[in-house]
Amino acid sequence: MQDFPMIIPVPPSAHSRAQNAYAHFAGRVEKIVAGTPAYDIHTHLYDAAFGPLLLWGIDDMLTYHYLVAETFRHSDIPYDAFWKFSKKEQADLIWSTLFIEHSPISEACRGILTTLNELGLDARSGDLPAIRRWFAEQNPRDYIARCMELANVGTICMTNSPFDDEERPFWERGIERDEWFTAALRIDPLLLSWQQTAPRLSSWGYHVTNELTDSTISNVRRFLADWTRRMDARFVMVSLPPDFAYPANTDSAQLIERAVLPHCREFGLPFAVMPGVIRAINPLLRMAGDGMARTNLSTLANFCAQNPENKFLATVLSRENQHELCVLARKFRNLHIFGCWWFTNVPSIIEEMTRMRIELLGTSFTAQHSDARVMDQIIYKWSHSRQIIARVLTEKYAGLAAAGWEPNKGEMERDARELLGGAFEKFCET
Ligand code: HDL
Ligand code: ZN
Repeated sequence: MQDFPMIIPVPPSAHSRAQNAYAHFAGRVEKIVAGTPAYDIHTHLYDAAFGPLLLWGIDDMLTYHYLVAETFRHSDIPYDAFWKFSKKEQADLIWSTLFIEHSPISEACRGILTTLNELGLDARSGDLPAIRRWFAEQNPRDYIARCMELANVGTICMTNSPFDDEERPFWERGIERDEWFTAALRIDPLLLSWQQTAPRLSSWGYHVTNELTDSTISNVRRFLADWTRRMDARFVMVSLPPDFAYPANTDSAQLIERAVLPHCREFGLPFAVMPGVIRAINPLLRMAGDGMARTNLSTLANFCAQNPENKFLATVLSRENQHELCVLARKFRNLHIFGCWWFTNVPSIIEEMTRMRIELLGTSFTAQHSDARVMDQIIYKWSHSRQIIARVLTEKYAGLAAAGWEPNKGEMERDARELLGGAFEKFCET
């Protein structure tokens, strides 16, 4: 009988076992995450009924304030010369600076390439006139549907401010919007600059004084109620500076305590707070001029602890706050955290935040929102984020399998639904 060399089964190394487990899930998870419609719960987009307020197309994509800020890093054009340019001239400068003279490797630049590529347009040709002609042939409403289909976004939540002089008339006239656009009542001027805002409310028939008397508070609540009903607002929203304090004897804290939180309880709405922004640290950049700082999150803890009947949504601007935010969410079930906001909406930080959140919160959070200002952006913002979410989920499922718990397709589909808007909708319903 022929001797066979003793084949000693060599257990695969832990590394190769992990690699095999990862490969076992990777394709399936990527497909599930890509195939799960998302609820985009924070955007600056508008239903086509809002006409010129809705931004879309190549020139709006190129003049997105993220790329404006990046262009000024390479160009010594004087700020006021740039602002005197037409949108097309600004877009031409941004394109030549960030795409031709330099590689478009920043997230905002790569995003435009992903979007054009998914639309079947050849950015590498550099033929901006041809690309502009293609967009000029699109019908806005059909194009919105095309963007939502490519992004697999089922519902878009707008950011709607009664204090926006361009937007307010649309609501006052009455507006028919598609059911896939929901509204969020954004009230920064009310809360952050009460002394300047009070006269505006008075001019609209809400008799308020700069002093927060009981009568003023009840008129503020009437204002909130009227606009909540007019918009069918799904939540009330404000962005807050890093040092915002609550409780406090400030106009902001008092208005939140005595008007906004009772209003949200009465209407069963979450109050969405977005701390960490320092507005206009470089005003010469206009909308691109906002900065950020690490936030004192004791404010958020106080909101949740002292108002157990209220629901709070939160996303925070500083990377350094993210771990503390996850721990707060573990402590307060009336807190739902969402998205990788603004300066954290870049692959390296999205991955870190998503992994941290899953490890600390399971699926009880909303993994992403686009914050899109230009309709086309949802294509890249969701494509880029889904790849990362799928990568982290694959790693986590491989870990479950290694522990003897093989998740099935139904469970993975359920988890993806939760992370992409399902947990948010459940949170709003409770
Ligand atoms: O305050 C906000 O909602 C921010 O998202 C700002 O609109 C900011 O300019 C932005 O667009 N970030 O992505
Ligand atoms: Zn925003």
